Amino acid sequence: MSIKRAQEVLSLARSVVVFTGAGVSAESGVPTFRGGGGTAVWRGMDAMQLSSARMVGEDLKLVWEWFEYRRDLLARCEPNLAHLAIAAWESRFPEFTLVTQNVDGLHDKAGSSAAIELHGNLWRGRCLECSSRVPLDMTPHVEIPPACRDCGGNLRPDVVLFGEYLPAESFEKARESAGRADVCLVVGTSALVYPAAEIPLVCAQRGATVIEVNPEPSGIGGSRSIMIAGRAGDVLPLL
Ligand code: BJW
Repeated sequence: MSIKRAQEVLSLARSVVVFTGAGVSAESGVPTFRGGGGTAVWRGMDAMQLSSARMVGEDLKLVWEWFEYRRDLLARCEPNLAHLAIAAWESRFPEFTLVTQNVDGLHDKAGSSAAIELHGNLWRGRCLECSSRVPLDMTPHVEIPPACRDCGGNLRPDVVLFGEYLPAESFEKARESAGRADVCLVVGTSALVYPAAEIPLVCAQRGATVIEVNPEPSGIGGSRSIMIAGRAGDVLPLL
């Protein structure tokens, strides 16, 4: 029933925002942060403890090792049917914006050409001294933390950790798209982390229909949203 309603709403949509979280990559074998699809724990510490600004200050080497572990795991993961469906939607609507909280690069790999990555990308490093950004395609690194080729400073993963600001330009672009959306599809997120979780709220305030796909919907779209309790890889191809 809710799938049919979602199909109807999407068939009339002109401006669509898709907002994704870790659950969209769960069926590719990527652990989520807070349950559902297997939660990331490494050396007895959970992801929230490791992925924090505090940890970069206290133990940059440990943070690198944690991200090397994740890159190694990700190198063996492929986009799933949900990533592929989202990539195909780019050309389906007059206006389409993909906003992701994920740092795994799988939307890109699936063919999405303009994903707004609110929390960065773990396949990129950033210099703590000169802010140069470098692609990280080599794993494992011989030297940890790797040195910046421009200034010799320490590199850190180019991701947004707890207690850090989101890239202002990306967040602004996402908010602007949300302010124009008539449909917002929220896929595989607990919607607990702010300010990213404001994106579906901005859509809802604007009067957009929120469609949520999650085995355990967060309810972020409120009582008027369409909730589809199911896995992204099963549901998105149907939409
Ligand atoms: C499936 C599925 C399947 C499973 N199909 N679905 C307001 C109130 C209180 C606190 C704050 C606030 N505003 C800001 C804060 C602080 C903090 C925050 O939000 N805390 C909350 C947890 C309370 N926010 C920040 O610190 C942010 N920065 C900030 O606010 O800056 C301003 C500032 C600066 C200085 C001082 C003070 C303020 C930054 C947040 C950055 C988050 N970074 C991370 C780590 C990235 C790097 C890494 O990968 O290690 O981003 S945290 C982690 O959570 C990651 C994710 O992108 C993010 C969201 O998680 P997501 O994607 O929702 O995953 P899960 O695991 O939570 O959920 C998975 C879902 O999938 C579940 O619902 C499953 O059911 C579902 N699922 N299988 C479909 N097959």
